Amino acid sequence: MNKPFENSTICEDSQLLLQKAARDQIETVWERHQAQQPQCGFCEMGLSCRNCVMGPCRVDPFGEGPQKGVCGADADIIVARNLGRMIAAGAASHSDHGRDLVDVLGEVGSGNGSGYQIRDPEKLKRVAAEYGVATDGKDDFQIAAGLADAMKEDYGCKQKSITLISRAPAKRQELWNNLGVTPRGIDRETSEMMHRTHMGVDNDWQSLLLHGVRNALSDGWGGSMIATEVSDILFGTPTPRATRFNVGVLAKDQVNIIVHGHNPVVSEMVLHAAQSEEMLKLAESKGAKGINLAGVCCTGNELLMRHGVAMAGNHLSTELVLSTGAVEMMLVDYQCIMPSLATVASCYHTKMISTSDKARFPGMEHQEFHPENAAETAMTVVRQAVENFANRGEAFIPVDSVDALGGFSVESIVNALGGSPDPLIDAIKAGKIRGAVGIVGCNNPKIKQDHGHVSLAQRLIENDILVVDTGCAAVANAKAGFKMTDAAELAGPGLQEICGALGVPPVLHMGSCVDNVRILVLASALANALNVDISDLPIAGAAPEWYSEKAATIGVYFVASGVFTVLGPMPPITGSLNIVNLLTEGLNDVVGATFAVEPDPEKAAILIRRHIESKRKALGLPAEDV
Ligand code: BF8
Ligand code: SF4
Repeated sequence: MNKPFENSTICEDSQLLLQKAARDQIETVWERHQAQQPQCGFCEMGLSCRNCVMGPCRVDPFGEGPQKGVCGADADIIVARNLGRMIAAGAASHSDHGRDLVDVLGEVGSGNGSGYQIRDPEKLKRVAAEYGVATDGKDDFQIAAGLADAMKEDYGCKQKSITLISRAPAKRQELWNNLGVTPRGIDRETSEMMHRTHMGVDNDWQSLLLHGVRNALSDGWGGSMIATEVSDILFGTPTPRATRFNVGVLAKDQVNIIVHGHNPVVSEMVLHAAQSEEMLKLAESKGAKGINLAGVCCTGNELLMRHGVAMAGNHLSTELVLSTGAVEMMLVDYQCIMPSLATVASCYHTKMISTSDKARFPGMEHQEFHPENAAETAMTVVRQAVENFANRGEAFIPVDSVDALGGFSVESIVNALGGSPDPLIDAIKAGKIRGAVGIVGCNNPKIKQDHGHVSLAQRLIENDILVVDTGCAAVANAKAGFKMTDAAELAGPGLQEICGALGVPPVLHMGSCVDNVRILVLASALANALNVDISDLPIAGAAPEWYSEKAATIGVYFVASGVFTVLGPMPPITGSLNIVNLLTEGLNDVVGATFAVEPDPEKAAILIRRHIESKRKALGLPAEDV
């Protein structure tokens, strides 16, 4: 078959839908990426600055043109400031998402959270205890109100350090204290980064990068960790459940509603409305066989983890899902929502609804969700979607979906292991499992869609390395079939044996991008059980197709937590050799881990295997030469 788009994506559904989009004259992210070529070389190297209006400035990497901005900032300062602002933006995004959840928790506590509940009261009490919130003699609502207040303190500037940092191994906490990078307040570190990077404040590139570490840690062990914990408290801690992936999850004969964005606050309510008797009857009266709610990107991952909701695609698929013509409504909250989506939708009958006061989009109808009206608003929008079913033209759903297992929280992994991480540790010690790798992050049109994720995951599992994944990487690996339990056949003999014994696939879906913190918590549990630091473990991280500022922040908090991390696309740092050297080598002496950049997943797999074997050797475990 003619597959003209096989250089854009490895996914059959995307290839076929790209052909359909071309027939329908729809412009996609790949064409816009092409239209931007060549992209600015100064910006790619991090050498342009527009932090003030004496500029914009740029430094010539070839040493011929200007070597300093108007203010006198050199390449090191400019690159460090740009990277610092990137980290701040990523930390702000995840942490502000966390704050929205804390607000809902507070509203539930005060009795104003109509429709929201405490779904995991045990976890509520556990986390409240970590925050020192009294639970004795209190009901769940009082505890929720107290916990929300305590978490808000973590966002402020009154504390000496954020609370959940105490979950890290003692050695790691000590290292951060000695370096002076223990985050004090979640908002404080982001705000301070914006201050330091103003013209004429912090002009020492090393000091800027150290603050970048503190800023990223305020997300990883702060805002994102709060987001995950509060989501579990409000919507339930994930347990393994069957689900399906790719565009084939759309139903020809049902009302299709897609949720897109990140925060489960809106999508949970929409799911509830879509399952209501009233809406199902309405759908039937319109000739539909039901209401099919599916997700894209991380809000989809959130619903998948807790309810088994199917996933239609990841970041680069979001326009293509609409080009099926089979979607009655796409609801968006925030982050990673391309502003082009409403233009694509306008070629079909699809209604586009934005839901957050902080994320508006041209061409979308705005229906704002607040805790007190969320249940009602969800019914209103689902009704609109159902009524739109009659307007559907010809639908093109070119593939069948792929089955998968999702929902691996740390709690459910430990449960699957029989109540303690020991069996996993024993398997690692014995070498049946060589180590574990978190594959995380986005798609990026600079890399063939899903090629980086899938090739890397395949190479790792066949070498007996357990893979956990989140975000768009998790969707890629599921579409490739790695999350069916019989995918264990693709793994090496040791991993295959363990997966078979536990009834789990070799690639475990741990959730959305804020859920990367689940990986930190799991790594801490392993380190504590072995009485070592995270940086001593045979583990690694990878973001083979990252694009987002959030992913940059995740990478920094992984490395700062002691996890060697391989990036696919190069971050905009090559304008400063000092910074490249620090991030790829020097950091080893500082935090016991570094970044590597390797766009070729085959080579990335070798780097990671080498790293894992060297850590095994240092722990005195049987190691192999790679
Ligand atoms: O937060 S993986 S493209 S959807 S940024 Fe965005 Fe990247 Fe996807 Fe999830 Ni995360
Ligand atoms: Fe130019 Fe300095 Fe202003 Fe940046 S801060 S735009 S380098 S003058």
